[in-house]
Amino acid sequence: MNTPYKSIVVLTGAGISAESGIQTFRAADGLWENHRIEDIATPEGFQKNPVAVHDFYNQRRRHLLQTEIKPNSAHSALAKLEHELESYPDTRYLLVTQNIDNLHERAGSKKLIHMHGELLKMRCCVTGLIFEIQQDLTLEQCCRCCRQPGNLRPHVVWFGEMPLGMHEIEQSLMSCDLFVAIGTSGNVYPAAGFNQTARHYGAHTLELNLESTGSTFDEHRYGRASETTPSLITEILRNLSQIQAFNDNYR
Ligand code: BJW
Repeated sequence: MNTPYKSIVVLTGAGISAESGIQTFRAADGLWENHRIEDIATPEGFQKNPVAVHDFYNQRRRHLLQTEIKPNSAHSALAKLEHELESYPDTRYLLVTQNIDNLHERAGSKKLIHMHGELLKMRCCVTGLIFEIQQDLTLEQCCRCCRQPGNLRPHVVWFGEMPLGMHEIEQSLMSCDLFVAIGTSGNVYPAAGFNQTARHYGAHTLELNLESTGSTFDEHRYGRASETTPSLITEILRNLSQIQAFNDNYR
């Protein structure tokens, strides 16, 4: 990679948080191994058995809030990229995550879209207002807006629902020159189609994963996100600083 990129979009999935101790979905020991997707991750499943759905997200929230769950070097490298790019006013950067954990923010990322929602937020089904939450969410809980029990749900995007921030994501995909997908299996749309959109509009597309997902990218790098991500970010920043130094010398 020698070109200094001017507009970068990074998509992350469960694989980037796996080394922080958060289960992925589709591994043999993943979250979907013991849960049926239609029971847990659809509006119909929530309607049928809200207690089971609350229980699933309550357990994941409790786990996320344990002290040993921390961002890893992949999250930190992406936060560093965002921070360093601030010195290059003509570059653009967007981080899009499918993850509902808060590890990107905790690593220092600021320009971030949680397209599948956030585990530490809940939403009123009636008013759509969003509130922060650290404790368990129950059917008995009344929300601060409508003051009725049973109207609160996890602020996550289930199958059949519209992911969040799609307009900004699509605009960025159409204008980026580098698209990187880290630790996602490419099973869930629309995220699974982002590489094709970016590629169609001329971006170089790069997949970082433990193994091949079978998706079409210009380039694949296999290995743990905690290793491949920092080395990619070093490469991107080195190319940028070299071209900057060159321009400064010949100005
Ligand atoms: C590592 C690693 C390490 C591990 N280092 N790597 C037919 C065709 C096409 C689409 C559809 C269709 N029928 C229905 C649809 C649409 C549907 C869909 O995609 N269904 C598929 C099953 C086919 N999608 C939707 O309904 C979405 N909404 C929608 O489409 O709205 C309409 C629309 C139209 C047009 C434009 C825009 C919108 C909503 C999807 C909601 C997904 N929700 C979930 C659960 C909620 C959040 C939560 O509980 O956490 O989101 S499902 C679940 O999967 C979760 C994840 O964010 C998502 C993606 O999973 P991810 O991140 O890829 O994890 P894994 O486990 O699959 O993969 C981990 C990867 O990491 C693996 O590859 C490992 O190898 C790798 N790895 N360790 C590097 N250390």
